[in-house]
Amino acid sequence: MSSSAACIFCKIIKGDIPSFKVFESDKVFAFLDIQPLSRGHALVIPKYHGAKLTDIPDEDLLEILPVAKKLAIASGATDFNILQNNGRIAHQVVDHVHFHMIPKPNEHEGMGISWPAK
Ligand code: IU
Repeated sequence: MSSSAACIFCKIIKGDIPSFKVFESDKVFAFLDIQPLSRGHALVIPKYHGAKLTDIPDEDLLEILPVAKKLAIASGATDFNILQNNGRIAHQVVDHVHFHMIPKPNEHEGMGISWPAK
């Protein structure tokens, strides 16, 4: 398992920095974003350290989208964004691959969030 001592998300995975964890498996970790764009905004990350999508083995990436889907369902929002930035020009700030799951609740919809996702 590749890990970087300097990487803040690797420290979150190890528990050296606290986070609100919403999912964990052998290859994937997910936690709530500290500056959420909406309630339930979560980040889904591979435990394998790599800065960009192109640095992560396919078998690790394969497990990520189903987790993002699970979290979207758990958020209770029928509308949501899945977003993934690579490089500064593309607005990537943290150099450990992460997929944003951003619920987009509408005014008529309750947000029955139940973490952690099953
Ligand atoms: P970006 O795709 O690299 O632009 O997004 C990085 C996200 O990581 C951003 O939404 C931050 O709020 C979030 N984040 C976090 O949740 N916890 C942290 O310790 C740090 C950044 I640093």
